[in-house]
Amino acid sequence: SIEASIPEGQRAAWRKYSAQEFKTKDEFDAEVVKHIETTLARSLFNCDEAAAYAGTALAFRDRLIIEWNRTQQQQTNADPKRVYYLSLEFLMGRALDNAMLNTGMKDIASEGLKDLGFRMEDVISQERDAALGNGGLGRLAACFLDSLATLNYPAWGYALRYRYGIFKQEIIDGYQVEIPDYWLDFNPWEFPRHDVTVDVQFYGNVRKYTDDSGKQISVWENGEIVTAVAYDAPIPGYGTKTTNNLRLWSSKASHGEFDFTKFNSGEYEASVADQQRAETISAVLYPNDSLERGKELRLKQQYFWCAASLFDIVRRFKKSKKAWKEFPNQVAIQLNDTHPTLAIPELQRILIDQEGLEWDEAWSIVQKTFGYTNHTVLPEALEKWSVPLIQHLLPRHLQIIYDINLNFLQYVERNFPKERDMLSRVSIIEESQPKMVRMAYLAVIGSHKVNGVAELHSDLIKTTIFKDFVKIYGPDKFTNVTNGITPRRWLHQANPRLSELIASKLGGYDFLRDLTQLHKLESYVDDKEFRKEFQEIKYANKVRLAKYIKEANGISVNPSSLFDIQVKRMHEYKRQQLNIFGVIHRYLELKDMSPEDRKKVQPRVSIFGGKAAPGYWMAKTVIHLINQVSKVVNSDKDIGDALKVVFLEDYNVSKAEMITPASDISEHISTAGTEASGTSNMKFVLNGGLIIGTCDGANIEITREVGEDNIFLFGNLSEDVEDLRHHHFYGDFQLDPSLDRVFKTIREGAFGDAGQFSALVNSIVDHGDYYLVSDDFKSYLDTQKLIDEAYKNQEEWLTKTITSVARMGFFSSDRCIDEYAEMIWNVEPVKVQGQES
Ligand code: IMP
Ligand code: B1N
Repeated sequence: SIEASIPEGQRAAWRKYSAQEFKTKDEFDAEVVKHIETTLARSLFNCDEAAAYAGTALAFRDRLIIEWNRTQQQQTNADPKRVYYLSLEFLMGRALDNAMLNTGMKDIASEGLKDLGFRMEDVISQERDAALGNGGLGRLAACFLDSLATLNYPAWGYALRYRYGIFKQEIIDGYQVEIPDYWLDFNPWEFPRHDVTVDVQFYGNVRKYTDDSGKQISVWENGEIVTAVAYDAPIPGYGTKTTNNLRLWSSKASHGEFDFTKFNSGEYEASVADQQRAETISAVLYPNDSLERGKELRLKQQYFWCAASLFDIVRRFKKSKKAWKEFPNQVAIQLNDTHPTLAIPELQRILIDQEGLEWDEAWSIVQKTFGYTNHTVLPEALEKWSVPLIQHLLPRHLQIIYDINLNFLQYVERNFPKERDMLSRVSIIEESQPKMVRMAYLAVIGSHKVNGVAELHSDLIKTTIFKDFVKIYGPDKFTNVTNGITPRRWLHQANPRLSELIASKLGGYDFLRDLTQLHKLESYVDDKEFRKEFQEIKYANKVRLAKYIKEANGISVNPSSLFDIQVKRMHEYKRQQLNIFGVIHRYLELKDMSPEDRKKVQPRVSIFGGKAAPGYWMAKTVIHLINQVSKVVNSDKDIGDALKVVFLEDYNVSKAEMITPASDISEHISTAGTEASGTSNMKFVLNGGLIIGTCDGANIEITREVGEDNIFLFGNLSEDVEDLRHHHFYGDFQLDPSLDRVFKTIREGAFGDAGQFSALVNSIVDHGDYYLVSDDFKSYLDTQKLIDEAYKNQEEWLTKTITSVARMGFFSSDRCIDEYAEMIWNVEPVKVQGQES
């Protein structure tokens, strides 16, 4: 065990005064008041809800850091194999509610706040989201941290401490406007570690020489140094003492390198400029979801983060003084998509250039250490970096990548001597102008396991982008881990009343740790009392959203209408355009009807939300069209409650927690084969909503679990996509008459200047309809009709929703993390005790 800095004889005072859990509301209040009066320098004369939030957060963070310390100490003593989850994105959302729930002290805090004159809900809603991510990939990483801690796995997340998270979206005159999200002016959830720093090198050159023993030595020198400073965020598990760590790196100029010659000759401004340039590395999250743009600063971010994290991991490993061959038995590193792929040549570099290992020995350690998760097959999202750029920025890494490639290609040549054209197909280097490094291939070659995120997706990567690699390595290197979501945030926090109802039937909250227990709800599907409460909760959640829509958009919607929700990043492959064209079609049909017939129609509210990448014009056009349609439809006196259209501004994690429980139907309608998994689909069903969806991603497994009668599937299958695209290419297709009419209406200017939407319409009519909107339109409309009919039978609808909730146990991220732990990481939980060990 590791030596403590305070000797045994002097530890009594530490033990006596070490902070404890709050056992009473008075203990909690004492801490809150102390923080408000001293840390915040406020008093009862100027304590608003923001100050009450700050005091509460500070009181809880004190408790978290104590549990954090205890966890780290006990994990250090146990010295188990640890998991390191490298992700450029962690979309955490708010922390306070989660900290209170996971530490089991929310009730005490609620009572305490009441005494101080505040309501818990108001206090919680003061917190701003930690939004260091774009969408599904980043939120998945956040759910994984929650599950890793809950299941007691010794695990660290590593990412960048962006000064600006994902931008805040404002809708002005129907257009998206991006506002920077400066989120750090008050963040009680991070602990700066000014003593934990790593110097990271860029640029420079490689000098090679042969040492006395005849060994080739490479020295990377004359580079520019930037310092990484660690900031730690505690991650408490639910109902456990384990509190893991998310370590975020912030960049700053290296003090060792501060240029005093410039300083002395009066070039103070130049020195400040250097400082600012260094800080730029961790300044901003790239706001592209499933799109890579090859910017130099992004590559710098990636290397900066990989180098700092690996230094930290290697340093921790060395504390145990084990032999290098033990490294893969102590360390599992998971690459969340290809963004951290540079960690592969970086570890190889550390082992051969700094630790003096032979190439083969080092490479075998590297391959055993890494696992790679692929999240997309979209060509525009597959990362490639130009060889000249890597040469300039990371000259030693480029050499190592070339050596990795050489060894790999020789292996392929030996084993597949008859397939010469395979060599250029699988080469890490694409022979283009300029040459490009294919990061996904490097990630596959440098890892021992590669996984997709839902069954269909994991099959697709084996038959498309990694087909040759399946042949080379055999099928066992490739596996599937279907995504999951944490029921703590996405059921209990988002939908407390439903969680309480379930707990009352299942005899407690155990289902929050073992979601498969939900299956016991099926025996209540005919229970009158239960059904009534379940339905009331859905209605109350819709009322809550309706109230929000009134406040935010000024639109009155009837909570008894069918709420149809599509909230996710705006992307052509996710096909919000299909949805809004369907809405326009519905509007035209309503206009055709007599007022009497219109009254018989199932009233519906179509709700959209989501951000478009700032440079993604087509996605921004779709946002504009939705807002224009909303304006026209909502103000049309003929239509009334029969149809309302709403675009919710600035969709984010905490809004998702409010929106998700309010859906009757949610839309997951990507072109088949394009959405790797989707995770919001799981959240909606878990909260008692049904899905309209394509046979894509996790929709397929949701169907298998809930049953075909409880989901509304439509559209072409992924195996037909290639053929259909081919037909479009040869102009061999017929535009569906309903879609044609929608386009005519748009062209006639019914939703404002038609020129604004011509590129969108033309992408379907004239430019090959890559996402097959026209091919799926009829089937989409037919299925929406079925939904209108099904919703009229409220009893049957209720049966479907209850049954579905009961069958969603599989989609917990706890199940998912256990699968990673067993199949990919080979790690075991470490039980953390409530006291010092
Ligand atoms: P690291 O793995 O060296 O980065 O350690 C992570 C954190 O765990 C350190 O910053 C310490 O706060 C804590 N830690 C590690 N070992 C011990 C220990 O033996 N006693 C108490 N805390 C420890
Ligand atoms: O990852 C999610 C999946 O549920 C979604 O289906 C998938 O689209 C999403 C580059 C990405 N794939 N690729 C990205 C994000 C940012 C970026 O810079 C790619 N995101 C996904 C979780 O598995």
